[in-house]
Amino acid sequence: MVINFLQKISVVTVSAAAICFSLIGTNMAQAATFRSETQNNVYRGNTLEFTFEKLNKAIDDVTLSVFAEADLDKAWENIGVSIYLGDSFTDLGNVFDSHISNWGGILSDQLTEGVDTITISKSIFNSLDEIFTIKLTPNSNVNNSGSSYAYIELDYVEKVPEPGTVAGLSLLGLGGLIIKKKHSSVS
Ligand SMILES: [Ca+2]
Ligand SMILES: [Ca+2]
Repeated sequence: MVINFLQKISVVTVSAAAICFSLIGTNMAQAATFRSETQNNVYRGNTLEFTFEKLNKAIDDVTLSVFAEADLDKAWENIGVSIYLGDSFTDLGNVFDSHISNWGGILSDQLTEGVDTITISKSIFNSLDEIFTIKLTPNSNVNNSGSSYAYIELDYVEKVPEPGTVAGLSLLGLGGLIIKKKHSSVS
């Protein structure tokens, strides 16, 4: 009877451990969104630097969105995006450069509000320092047309720390202890 009871306890314990690991598996990744502060003076000759803190590594590529109101209504008006990597800024490409050209008729220095995205590869993102900087550089066609602004949002799925793993292992250890106890009961 004692052996049967302990056997049942062992089975229940191992099952509990399996469930625990299953839960850990579903909690290992979570969506993360970081939004910068808003900066003004989005026009040629200025650079805007935004500081971010990365707590966890990304498990896939990161979407960088630039929200802005500035003189960005034409295809030749854009903002360069770069990120501080190693000991210098690495160019990630431009945003707001895919607008359809519209020569003539409309002034080319009017404010336009919009959002455009660019991708930061997982490998680049995960190699960044914990505190990192993203720089926006309006190109020479982006005029000072009024009260402009820009801010950045980063969206990705991050790998969260796994404190539950210790609990899971402890649970397995407990199962092991009970199995050992069962064996000692046999002898
Ligand atoms: Ca324009
Ligand atoms: Ca312009």
